[in-house]
Amino acid sequence: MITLYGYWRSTAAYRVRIALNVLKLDYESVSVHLVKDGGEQHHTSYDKINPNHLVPTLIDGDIELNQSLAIIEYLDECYGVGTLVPADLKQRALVRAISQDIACDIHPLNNLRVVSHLGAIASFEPADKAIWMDHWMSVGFAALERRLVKTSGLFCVGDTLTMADICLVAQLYNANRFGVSLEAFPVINRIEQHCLSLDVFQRASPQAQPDAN
Ligand SMILES: N[C@@H](CCC(=O)N[C@@H](CS)C(=O)NCC(=O)O)C(=O)O
Repeated sequence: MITLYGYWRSTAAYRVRIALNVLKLDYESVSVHLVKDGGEQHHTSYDKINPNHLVPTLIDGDIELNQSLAIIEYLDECYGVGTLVPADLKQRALVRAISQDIACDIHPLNNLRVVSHLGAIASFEPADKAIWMDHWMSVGFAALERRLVKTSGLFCVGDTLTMADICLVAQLYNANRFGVSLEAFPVINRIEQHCLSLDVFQRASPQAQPDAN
């Protein structure tokens, strides 16, 4: 049995939930509440399986794996048919580049611990949080939109659902959560609409998780 340690609002955990659904894998979900009791990600029990104190962590037999992109690639290679990360060299490179645009260059700047630390070291008021989120997501999505004009079909890279779409949809949840305007990004909106019409995305959505409140 696969176990996923995550949190309903975590976009990184959301990515893994979508991948598990696409690959039709059953899993046990363990909620790590990122706010309650000082953040359960910092508790000793979770520290033992993930010293980074970030979700997700996936356990599959004897492997404890962090980093959502590594987890998705592992699941795709182990249990899939290699479509989330395509076999074709150029398609695979494009999928990884778009995934990393989101997971490495946009998402980390939105993270709870980054925003909390800004509040601790600078005069960073709650209203500044929205400005910070809006700035980094808008910059990231503007670049991504131009890239997707060249690479997309029904999905981010051609007409096949890949890891890039998983990253995009999860990041758009964060954008909507923080009120980022997405009107200027028609290609991004089109791909999101298509993905959200699919059951594998709907079942993985934050609102559909048992720990959602
Ligand atoms: N690069 C990591 C990022 C993981 C990450 O940042 N997780 C966030 C939730 S989306 C988290 O656990 N934040 C806890 C905190 O900031 O204290 C991945 O892709 O798995």
